[in-house]
Amino acid sequence: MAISTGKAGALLNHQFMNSTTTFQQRYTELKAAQEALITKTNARQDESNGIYTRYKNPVITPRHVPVEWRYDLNPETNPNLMERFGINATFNSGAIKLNGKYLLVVRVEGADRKSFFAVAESDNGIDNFRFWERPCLIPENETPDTNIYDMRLVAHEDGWIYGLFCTERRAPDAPEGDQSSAVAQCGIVRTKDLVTWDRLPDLKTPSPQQRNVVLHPEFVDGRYGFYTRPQDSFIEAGKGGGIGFGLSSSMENAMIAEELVIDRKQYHTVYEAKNGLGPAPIKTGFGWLHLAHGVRNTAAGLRYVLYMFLTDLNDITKVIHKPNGYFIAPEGEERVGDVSNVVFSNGWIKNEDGSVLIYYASSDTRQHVALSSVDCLLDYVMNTPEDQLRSAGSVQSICHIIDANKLVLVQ
Ligand code: M1P
Repeated sequence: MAISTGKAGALLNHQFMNSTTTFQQRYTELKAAQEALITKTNARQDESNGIYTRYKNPVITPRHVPVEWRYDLNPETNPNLMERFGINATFNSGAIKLNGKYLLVVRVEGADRKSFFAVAESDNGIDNFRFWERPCLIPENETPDTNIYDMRLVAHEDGWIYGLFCTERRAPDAPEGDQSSAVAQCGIVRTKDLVTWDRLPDLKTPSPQQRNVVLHPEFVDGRYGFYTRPQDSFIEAGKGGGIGFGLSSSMENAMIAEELVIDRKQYHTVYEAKNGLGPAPIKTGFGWLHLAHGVRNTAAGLRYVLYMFLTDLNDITKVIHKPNGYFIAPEGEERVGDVSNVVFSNGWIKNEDGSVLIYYASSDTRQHVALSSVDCLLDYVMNTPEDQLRSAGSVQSICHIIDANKLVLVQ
């Protein structure tokens, strides 16, 4: 096989390929390594807190992204088989079960810092996730998105699957010297198959910025219900912080006139700096189960954890149970990545048998899964003591557990 193209090509070939490493060999190795990674069996971790069990291996990493997306595979134009399009991270996936397949709409971030969406499919939801042939083609609307990320997928009772995501654009009033200021808003697409996506106008709300917007899966008094996260600036939730809720009579021109904060940020909690809803809530006989992320500031920077709460079946804006503290926090290698000390979730899947696969990403780098069930999650949210908001209150909660144990423990 001729792999050198002219003088420059010959030089590079000499530099990077010795006589035994041919283009073909390198390609074969690349493909084999990727295939081994994709087909690796996942297993549950040995330890569990009884509420959920993590799986050992991340389900999607940048190395899962097809070789065909990253490499020019023509030996004439890429004699050294160089990576032409680098992938930095695969995380914050929306999730849905469709036609018996577990589908993740993964936030794939290139080396160029742009995120885009791509569907990865698995038969069991815990391993063998394989990307579809090409990334999702998300139409732009009249103001093109600079960056799109964190899609929440919702099979709404109106028959559509909606994808709500963050669309980010440079702040229009930012001075030339400021190339960081951005405006985040909620973009909306809908689909029947995750192949063809119709773009709808961005959600309009009274808040200057929006992120982490989630559609409620059922109509609320004949209207569409949106969980929002009003925020004053791109990073700071500011005075508008908290998980909000609002109604819109249409999805084709979604507009919320009023946002009610249903779960506010609070001093000395894991959601002190800001919070935001994760995936769409799961309906149970006792209420709507919610998974959210909470953020606090530390000397080492922001720390993102996941927490849960339950809302009332009749008044979905009323939080009726909320365990103290975090549900999942970064652990071990999860603690390190592009943005360290972060776990984030915008996707979970409830199976027919009541088991729940919780897709969470770590440190804005890789995608994981943990297993629980609706029963366990309800037990957790309904029977874990609430945050008493004072150290003495925490001690009191522990003493209640100790006292109750005295009555039941066999010596
Ligand atoms: O870097 C951590 C997360 O930061 C943002 O979340 P939030 O709006 O709650 O601060 C998002 O960019 C999210 O994608 C990211 O994981």
